Amino acid sequence: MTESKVKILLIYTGGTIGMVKDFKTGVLKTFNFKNLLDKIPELQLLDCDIETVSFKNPIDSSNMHPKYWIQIAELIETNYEDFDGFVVLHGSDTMSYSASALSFMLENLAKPVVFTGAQLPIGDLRTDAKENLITSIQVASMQNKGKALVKEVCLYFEYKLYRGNRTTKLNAEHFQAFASFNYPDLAESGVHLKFNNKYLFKPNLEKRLKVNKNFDENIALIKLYPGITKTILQSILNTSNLKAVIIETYGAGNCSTENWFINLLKETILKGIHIINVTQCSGGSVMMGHYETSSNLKEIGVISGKDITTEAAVTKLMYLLGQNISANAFKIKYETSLRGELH
Ligand code: ASN
Repeated sequence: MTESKVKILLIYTGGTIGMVKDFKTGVLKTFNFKNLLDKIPELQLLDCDIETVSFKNPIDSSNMHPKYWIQIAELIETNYEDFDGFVVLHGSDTMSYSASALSFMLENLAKPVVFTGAQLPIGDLRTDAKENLITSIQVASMQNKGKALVKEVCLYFEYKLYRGNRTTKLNAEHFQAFASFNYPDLAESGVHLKFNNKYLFKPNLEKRLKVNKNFDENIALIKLYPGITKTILQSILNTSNLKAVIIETYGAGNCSTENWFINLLKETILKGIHIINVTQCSGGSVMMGHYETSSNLKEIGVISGKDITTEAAVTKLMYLLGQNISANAFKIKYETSLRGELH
């Protein structure tokens, strides 16, 4: 009896990986998927069956929107039983947002979903696309005793596999475009593909995949800076329909102790708008109450984003607002790790 091969679904959403240069303007534009596959004959050498599906109109990921997250999630949902793993080809600009969003959408995920892309188009002589794509497919194919080794949404780029909702795009030029400052790499690719098994997410395998598709986009993201005025802050916080705000504070979650500032936040919380504290530092965690400059925030009921990335904070917020839960449950859930996105 011949053993059946591992089946991988490759989902193409767009991004530089499949782009071509416009003859006249020299501008990079999304192109169709066939172009991409023709450029990688190596795919045929992989020991798995690969099927492909593409967005009808591939996008530059700067046009990413929750409606596309739903499209990706639905492709995974409808093909979940028929495939062993999924690779999502995506532009690098917003890949960390999408990987984070998908991690919250795909509850009880027990198969790998690997996001990847490239800094240079696949047709470029010095492209990073081939290695990224080939190794991502290998990661998605890894099995242990007939079961998927990776059971979470992750991101593979330039020899490293990361937990998707822990990543940030940190460089617009380097091939090493991503980093995960607050969580160890899940695997490193060299001569061997070495997994850090103890850091892989362990989902509850008793439960079936549940796909959450409700997002509420009525949120704001405010980055603090010395000199931010009351008028600016007030105008954002008075936005109609606003349900929640993420404030990127300084260091370990610190901000101004001026009365007008704290009072404004307090009034906002009393109106029923959630306020989340995340740090504008790339690494480390919010620790409200550690300094005098953050104890006020704790007292007025600001939610701690702990060591979450801004990308995961935004998508977790849209996801949890879409769950219609009480303010109390909201705070508890936000501060709890749902998919390994915070400590
Ligand atoms: N603008 C591109 C995108 O995010 C960048 C890339 O893929 N490297 O779609």
